Amino acid sequence: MSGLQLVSMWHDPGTRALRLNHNLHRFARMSTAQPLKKLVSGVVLDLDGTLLNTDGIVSEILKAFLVKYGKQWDGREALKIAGKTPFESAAVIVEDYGLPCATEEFISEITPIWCKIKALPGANRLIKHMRRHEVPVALASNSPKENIETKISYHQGWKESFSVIIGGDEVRNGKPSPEIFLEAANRLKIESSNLLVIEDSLPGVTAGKAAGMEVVAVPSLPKQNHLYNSADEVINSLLDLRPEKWGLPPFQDWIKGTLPIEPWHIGGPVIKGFGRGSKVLGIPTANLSTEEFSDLLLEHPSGVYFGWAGLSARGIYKMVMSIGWNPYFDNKEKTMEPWLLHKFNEDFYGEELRLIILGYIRPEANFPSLESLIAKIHEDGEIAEKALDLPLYAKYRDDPYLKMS
Ligand code: ADP
Ligand code: RBF
Ligand code: MG
Repeated sequence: MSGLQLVSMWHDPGTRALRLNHNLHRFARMSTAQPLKKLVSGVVLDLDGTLLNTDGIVSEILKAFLVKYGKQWDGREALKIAGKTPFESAAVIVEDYGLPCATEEFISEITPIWCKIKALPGANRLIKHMRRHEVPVALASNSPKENIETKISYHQGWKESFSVIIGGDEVRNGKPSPEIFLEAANRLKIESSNLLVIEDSLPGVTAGKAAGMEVVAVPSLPKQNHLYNSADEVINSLLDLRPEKWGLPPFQDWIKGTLPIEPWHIGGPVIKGFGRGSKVLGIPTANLSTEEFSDLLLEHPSGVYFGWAGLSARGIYKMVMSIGWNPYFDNKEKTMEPWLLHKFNEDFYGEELRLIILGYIRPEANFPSLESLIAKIHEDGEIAEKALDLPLYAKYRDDPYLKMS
C-alpha cells in the first residue's frame, strides 16, 4: 500500500492522514507490531456488553428483583438476553419466571438501576485513545436513543467522543439487520467497507457483516468463541484489541510486554485448588475461594495478570497468575491461579494471602502440549519478574494491604 493510497482512503485528507501514515511506518518497525488485516478509517461501537458490563449488571439487578417476586435467578437467561433490546430481554425474564407483571411495568422498575452500568475493562481506554487520535467513532446500539444517552452520561468524556450516536428506535429493524450500521456509515460519511465494528453479541456481528464492515467480536459470555466464525477476529476482551491491525493508531501504554491496569486487591486464606499436581509441573498456584470473590472474578476478563503477593508471617513476593477457565484443561469454573515467584520449602494452605493486581500480560490460550503450556507460563513469569522492577509497579510493594496486621 503506497502512502498516497493510504491518504486517499483516510476520511479526512488533512493532518490526520499524514499522522496516520507516519504512525503506520513507525509501528511497523516495532517488534510487537501486528500484521495488517485491513485499513479502516472509522470505528462503530456497540454499547451493552461491549463497552458496558451489562451482563454483570443484568445478573445483579435481576437477582435482586427476582427475589422481590420470590424467584431465584439461575443465570441461564444470560444466553437468551445477549444482544437483545432491553424490551426483548425484559420480556424473556417476565415470561421465563412467570412474573405477575407486564413487561412494561418490569422495565420501568429496572430502568433507573439498569442505567448505572460500569464500563468494561478497556472501554475507557479505547474511547479516549480513538478521541486523542481523532478517529471517527459511532455508537450504534439496539437500545432506544434516550437510554443510550442516560447510560453514557455516567461516564465522563464518552458523549463527546462519539461523532454519531444511533439508537434502535431510529431505524426500522434493529440488529441483526444491518440497518443500524448502514445508518452509522451514512452519518459518519464513511463507506461501510472502511469501518470497523466492535461487537459482543452474535446478532451484532451478523449485522456488521451484513453491512459489509470489518467486525471484531468480543464475546461477553465464556466458551462461545466457536459461534463467532463470521467475525473477522475474535478477541477475549477490549484489552486485547490491536488497532494497528486495522490501520488505526496503536495503543502506546504497553510497557515491556505488560499493560498497566487500575490496581485491584484481593485476599483470603489459601485453599485447595484442582489438586492437579501443579507442583509436578513446577508451577504451584495458591488458590483463593471463588465463591467469596465471584463479583471480582466476573468483573475481570480472563487472562494472565501479575502483581505483588503478601503472605502473613512470610513476606512479599512477585506474583503472576491466570484468571479463567484454563482452556488447556477446559475447567467448568472460572478461577484465579496465582503463582508466587519464589521457591518455598513447604505448603502454606490456610495462610492469609493478599494480592495487588497491577497489570495484564495476555489472554488465556490453549496449547498443543503440556510442555508448551509450561514454557508459556515460565515466559509470563519472566515478563512479570522484570516488569515489577519498573517504578510504576515496584512502588506497590510497600502497600499496607500486603502487610496485614
Ligand atoms: P492445589 O491444586 O491445591 O492448588 P498446587 O499443586 O497448585 O495444588 O499447589 C498449590 C500450593 O502449593 C499452594 O496452595 C501453596 O500452599 C503451595 N506453594 C508452594 N510454593 C508455591 C508458590 N511458589 N506459589 C504458589 N503456591 C505455592
Ligand atoms: N492454563 C491454560 O489453559 N492456558 C493458559 O494460557 C494458562 N496460562 C497461565 C499463566 C500463568 C501465569 C499461570 C500461573 C497459570 C496459567 N494457566 C493456564 C493455568 C494452569 O493450567 C493452572 O495453573 C494449572 O491448571 C493448575 O490448576
Ligand atoms: Mg493451585
